[in-house]
Amino acid sequence: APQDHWRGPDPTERSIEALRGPYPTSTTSVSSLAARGFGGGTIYYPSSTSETFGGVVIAPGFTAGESSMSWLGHRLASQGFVVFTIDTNTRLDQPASRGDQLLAAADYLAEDSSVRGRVDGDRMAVMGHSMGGGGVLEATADRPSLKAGIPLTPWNLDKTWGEVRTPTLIIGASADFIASPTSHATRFYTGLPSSTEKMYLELSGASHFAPNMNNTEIAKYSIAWLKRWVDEDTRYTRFLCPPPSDGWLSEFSDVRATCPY
Ligand code: 9J3
Ligand code: ZN
Repeated sequence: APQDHWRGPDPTERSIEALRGPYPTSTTSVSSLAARGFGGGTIYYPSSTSETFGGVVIAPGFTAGESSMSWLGHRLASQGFVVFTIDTNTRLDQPASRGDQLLAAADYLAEDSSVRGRVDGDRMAVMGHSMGGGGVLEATADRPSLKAGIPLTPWNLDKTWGEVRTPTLIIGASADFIASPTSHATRFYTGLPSSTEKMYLELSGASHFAPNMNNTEIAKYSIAWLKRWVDEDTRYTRFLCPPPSDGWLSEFSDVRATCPY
């Protein structure tokens, strides 16, 4: 039925902006020795065993470790997802490798991890920062069955993403001088097919490292995007469409979207 994967109470603006959602959460760590094809990490998951949840794997940027994305762990898991922040095999791995590692970690999460029984392996999403965000594009291009992709201030030398079918929310930052939106985020958005559901949000005045700390806009729109596409939960459509303004005094300096969803 259409509502089979809806999780949690009816959302409000406040509930998706909050530091924690309705589900109490737990964590378990995955050692790099147990991991195959990625570097280990931390799984954040709803403590309740009465439901299963979609899975979200998150990759860090160049030279960074999983702790650079840890703020998203409990924040997304408490909304009803099993979230896996990963380390890469080496901190110098490039985006194509990070994409392969996101897929290896998604398989591990759904098939081998201690929480595999809580994960709906057919409802998986990928997120990542910088080269990890470039890896999100690589992963969704390789595996169209992924339900959502969220590249955060993404970096990739490859600008051609016409093969991506997965709904993709790209978040850029107007003061990003490492992965400038004009060379990276907006070019990726434009390169995605017009037939692929997509959205671009550019954080006004924010730097390349905005995704490395608690950020209400990143959390709010990521939650809505994941809920809409991983859970097919149309209760969240109203937070996405019409899209937020990019006008005077908006938090966003550029907004693009293929609404309605
Ligand atoms: O992952 C990133 O922060 C990518 C930006 C970068 O340092 O690219 C230059 C090689
Ligand atoms: Zn299902």
